[in-house]
Amino acid sequence: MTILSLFFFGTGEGSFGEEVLWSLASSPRDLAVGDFDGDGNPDMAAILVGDDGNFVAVFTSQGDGSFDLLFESPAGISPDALTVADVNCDGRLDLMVGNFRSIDVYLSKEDGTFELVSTPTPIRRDSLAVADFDGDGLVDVAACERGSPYLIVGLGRGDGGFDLLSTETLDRPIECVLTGDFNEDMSMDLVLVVGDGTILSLTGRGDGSFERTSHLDRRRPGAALRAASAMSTTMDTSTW
Ligand SMILES: [Ca+2]
Ligand SMILES: [Ca+2]
Ligand SMILES: [Ca+2]
Ligand SMILES: [Ca+2]
Repeated sequence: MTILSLFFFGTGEGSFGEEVLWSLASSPRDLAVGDFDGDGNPDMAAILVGDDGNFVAVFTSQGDGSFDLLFESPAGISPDALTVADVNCDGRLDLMVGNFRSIDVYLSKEDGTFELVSTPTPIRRDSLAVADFDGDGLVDVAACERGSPYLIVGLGRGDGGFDLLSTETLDRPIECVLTGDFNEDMSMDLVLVVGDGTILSLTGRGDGSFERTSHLDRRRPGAALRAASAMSTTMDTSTW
């Protein structure tokens, strides 16, 4: 099966030029951008899913809108989420893939290849949020299974693996997880978009654990965003 994908490149004037059509043997499941070869041009990583299997691929930009394939590797049973971060603090961006019951890190090597380090998890991973939750300078991860009530937090060891800190079951299905320091206390927090029209905010304690602080009605986005910024502790203060 041939998959056609459209890419749009900016003109530098707030608009986009004509679309560029790529013909791929597999369907892109998720995309991420980063400078993987260190030449200053943003490159592209992709999860590709097709009849021939599932793959993780890195395409390096030539700076003119064209890309070359740098790396491709089989990607396991059900890769769904892709993000990039320097997981082992060596100055090179690595790939993080939320897979079926694992978080797979592809560590970037000097020769342009990537080394797989896989952390088994009790549930599948559809959404990843990456930040330093415990302040040790190493990349950590929060992940959820879309449509299920399960959320996990893993603390990075700096070698591509994670120590799973918690597997929590909420009382409603989660759609995705996002991270940011929403209350500006220097500790990274989490926001969960859940399946009943609300947003659940979790305040980071700075040690990798979180306190549930509020439910926000996303059908009232203005109020939800204001409440997310304030991260008030006056609402539901149950902890997990
Ligand atoms: Ca590059
Ligand atoms: Ca790295
Ligand atoms: Ca950390
Ligand atoms: Ca915070």
